[in-house]
Amino acid sequence: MDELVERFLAGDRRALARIISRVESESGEGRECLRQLYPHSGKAHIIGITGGAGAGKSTLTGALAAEYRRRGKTLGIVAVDPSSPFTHGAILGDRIRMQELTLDPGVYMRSMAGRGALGGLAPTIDDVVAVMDAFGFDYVIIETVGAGQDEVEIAGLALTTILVNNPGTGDDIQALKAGIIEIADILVVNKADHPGADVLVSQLQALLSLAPAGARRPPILKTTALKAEGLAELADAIGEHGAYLAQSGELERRRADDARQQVLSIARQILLERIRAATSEEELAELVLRVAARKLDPHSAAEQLAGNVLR
Ligand SMILES: Nc1nc2c(ncn2[C@@H]2O[C@H](COP(=O)(O)OP(=O)(O)OP(=O)(O)O)[C@@H](O)[C@H]2O)c(=O)[nH]1
Ligand SMILES: [Mg+2]
Repeated sequence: MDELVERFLAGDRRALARIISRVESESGEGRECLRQLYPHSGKAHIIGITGGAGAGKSTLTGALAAEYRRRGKTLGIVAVDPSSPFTHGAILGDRIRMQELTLDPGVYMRSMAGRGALGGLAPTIDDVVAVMDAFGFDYVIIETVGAGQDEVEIAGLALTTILVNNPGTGDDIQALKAGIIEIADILVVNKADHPGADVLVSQLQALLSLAPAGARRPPILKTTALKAEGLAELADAIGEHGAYLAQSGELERRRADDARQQVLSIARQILLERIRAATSEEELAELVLRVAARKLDPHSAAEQLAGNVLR
C-alpha cells in the first residue's frame, strides 16, 4: 500500500488534503489511492444541503457543523460551486463560527467546481465524498446550489437530502411543485426570523398532504441559521431519517441505486473519452457539418464515432 494512503488511514489531515487533490485531478495516482481507500468508506452519514441561491445553505452548513461538534462528532464539508465557496456568505455572515470550524481538527472543508465536462455535478464529487467518508468522519455535508438537475444528482449521492427554503420569496413553492420536493428527506424553512415563515410552513404542509398515502412525509423544520436557532432539532431529524433508512431497508436500496448510477456514469465517460481519442478533429468537424446541414442524422453520426472504438 502507498505510504500516503497509510498516513491517511492513520488520520493524517495533510495526507487527506493531498489525496483529495490527486482524486480531483483525475490522475492515475488519484485512482490508485481511491482503489485502496474505497473499502474503508460507507460508514459516514452523507448529508446533502440544497436550495436556491442565497437561501442560507452555507450559514446553515456552518451552524449544523457547530451543532455536531458540540455532540462530539467529526465532519467533512464539500461546498460545490465555485461562485459560492466558504469565502462568501458563511464567512461574511458568521465569520467567527466559520473560522473556529476551519481551525477545528474535527472538521475538514473543501470547495470544488460544480460542473463536469458533460454538465451536471463534476464526476469527482462522488470520489471526494468517498475519500472524506473513508477518512472516518461521522458526517459528510455537501452544499450545492439548486438548479433542478443538481438537486436530483445530489440526492443520489446523499443519504439525507435537505431542501432549504425561505419565507416570502414565492419561488420555492413553484420549484417544489415542479417535483423537486420528491428528492427532499427534510424540508427546512430558513430565515425564520423573517415574516412569513409560518405561512410557508403551512404551504409546505398543504403540498405534502397531496403525497400518496403511505409515503414518508418529510418533516418541515424552521431554522434561523444566522443565530444558530433550530439546529439541534435539525440534527435530531437527520438522525431520525438515518434510523428510518436503516430500518426500512431503504438504505441498502439507496446505496445500490447510487452504485449503479456511478458505475454507469463512469463507464459512459470512459467510452466518450475513448471515442474522442480515436476521432480526429477533422472527422468530427465533417460529421457535425453534415448533421447541421441535415445530410446526416445525429444517430448515424454518433454510430460512426462509436464505430471508431467498438468494432
Ligand atoms: N435573516 C437571516 N439571514 C440569514 C439567515 N441565514 C443566512 N442568512 C443570510 O443570507 C445570506 C446568504 O447566506 P448564505 O449562507 O451565503 O446562503 P447560500 O445559500 O449558501 O448562498 P449561495 O451559496 O451563494 O447560494 C447571508 O447574508 C446570510 O447572512 C437567517 O437565518 N436569517
Ligand atoms: Mg453557499
